[in-house]
Amino acid sequence: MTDKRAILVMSYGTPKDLDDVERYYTDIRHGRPPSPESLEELKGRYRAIGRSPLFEITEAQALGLQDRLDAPAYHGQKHTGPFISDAVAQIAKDGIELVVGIVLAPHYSALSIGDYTRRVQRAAEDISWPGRLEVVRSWHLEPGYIDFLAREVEVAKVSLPPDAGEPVVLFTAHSLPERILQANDPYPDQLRETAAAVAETASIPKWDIAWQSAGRTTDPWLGPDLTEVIEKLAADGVRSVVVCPCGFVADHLEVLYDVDIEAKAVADRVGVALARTRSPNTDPGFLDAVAGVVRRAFASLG
Ligand code: FEC
Repeated sequence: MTDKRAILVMSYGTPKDLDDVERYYTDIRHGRPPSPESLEELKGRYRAIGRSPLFEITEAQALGLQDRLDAPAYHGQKHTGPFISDAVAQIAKDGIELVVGIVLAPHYSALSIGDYTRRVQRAAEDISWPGRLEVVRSWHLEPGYIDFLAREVEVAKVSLPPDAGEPVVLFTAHSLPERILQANDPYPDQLRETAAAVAETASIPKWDIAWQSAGRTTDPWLGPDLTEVIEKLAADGVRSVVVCPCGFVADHLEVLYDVDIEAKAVADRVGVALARTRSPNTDPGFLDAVAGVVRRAFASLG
């Protein structure tokens, strides 16, 4: 008999509206409420982008995977309902026996995909769900994802002023606390591997990696930050950059604010033209690539 199978799509989650930002931020901070100043500062970032489209885009991505894989997709989020535990409860209620979990972030860190994995395993244990679960560990070199990024770097390049010289392509991902390095976390190497694969595919002569969106905490975070790299490149005479935020696969606050507003303002100030690559969102080739990753995970479960 064939097992009843499903896909569990996991994403970060976004506040439902401005009134939900305090709850959301407190959840991100493991239950510690933010100071009034930090809360206002974060609300200001959400106001600046209108609202984050992350939820709607992730839902559409989940539907795209469902169509391609002929299995129902459940969507569970880390910081907003439906939470990962809600999705697991529904999976159990629906009598699903076999689940492949996929995090919509390509690079593995114990603090990113590892954290999602622990959450889903804990949720399954808490309700003694008897099914089988496999969470994809990382998919940062998936050919369809690399091809998408390579194509989008070309598109972004064309939008730059022709007299601004060969751009430096900066591949970015969410920064994490530097302490991950003590445990040999693969996250920085995986970002560099993605960048090198795209650079090779698109024959990019000048590229580097940079970190973005570091948390506002006192611990040291992985650097250099994207804005510092842009300032340094300007000082070295570079006149244009393409920012490829390849650590993210949807438009949301960290792309629409941190790159399109914050990094763009720094680039404007130091006289560097900045173009950003389009986010994968529901690009059919990108969804085919993620579906391929999930299909292989199902095959490995037998
Ligand atoms: O559009 C939206 O509303 C949500 C955008 C959003 C995404 C996202 C992805 C990642 N984060 C990761 C790690 C951390 C760590 C902290 C942290 C803090 C925030 C804050 C906001 C926020 N993150 Fe996020 N992240 C998004 C939004 N993130 C807002 C709080 C304010 C701030 O610091 O800017 C620090 C927690 C702490 O204070 O202890 C760590 C990682 C990803 C990429 C993987 C993924 O998507 O899950 C890693 C999208």
